[in-house]
Amino acid sequence: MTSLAEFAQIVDEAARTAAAIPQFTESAPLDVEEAYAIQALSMERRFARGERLIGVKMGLTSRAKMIQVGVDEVIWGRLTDAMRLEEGGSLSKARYVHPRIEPELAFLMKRDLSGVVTAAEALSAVEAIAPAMEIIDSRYRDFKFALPDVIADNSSSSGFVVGNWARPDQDFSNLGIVVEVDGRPVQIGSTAAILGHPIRSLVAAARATAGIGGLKPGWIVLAGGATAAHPLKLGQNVRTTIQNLGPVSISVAE
Ligand code: OOG
Ligand code: MG
Repeated sequence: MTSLAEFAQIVDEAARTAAAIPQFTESAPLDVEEAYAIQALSMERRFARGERLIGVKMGLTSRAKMIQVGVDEVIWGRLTDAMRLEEGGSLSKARYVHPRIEPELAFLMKRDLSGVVTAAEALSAVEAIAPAMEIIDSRYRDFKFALPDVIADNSSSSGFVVGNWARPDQDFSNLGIVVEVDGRPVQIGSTAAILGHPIRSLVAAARATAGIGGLKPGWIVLAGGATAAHPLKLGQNVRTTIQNLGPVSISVAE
């Protein structure tokens, strides 16, 4: 029997070396709790290498995303400083297995937020919001996984880029989103696709992270992809624009 620590080492190595692995659930009947334990252990390995926890990502908060991957539960993962990419900069494709990009809304926390909270309480803990993109890169072959697999794999999170921060005291419940590749629109959506209102994703994040002490001031929370994720190809420039919030972009280099 493979131990949780061994699974953590396998998925950590796969992420570090950009080498795809078979789904864990093909050989082991993992449950969701064990999967989060593997995620925590694999991220501990990164922290031991000097990475810092700087926030969390929520996943599968829109129907478009649930349908794309065939999993219909909201999931979460951890963001580290090493995963952050420079806005307008480039990512190195060789460091990923099969990267995809998602348009996201980012929250910057100004206060602790943990456990069961209302939408109003969640909003009052937010310092700023920004347009963002997440790079997801399932470590599993062909991007195929069951719920425990993807959770163990830090919910596919591999990188993220954040645009300019804006005040949170504006209506961001239904803002238009366009994802363009080399100037050509490839995905169109709305922030309303995220659980009806992105603030609900922050409410879910506060509850999901209660076991690790909740969300902390200065943390970034990604609300989840509002559209299906788009595969990245070498040489592309990808830009996401959220109505009223502006653009965020990145290029795909070798
Ligand atoms: C799982 C991660 C989903 C999102 O924003 O919904 C996610 C995956 O699609 O591989 O990050
Ligand atoms: Mg995402």
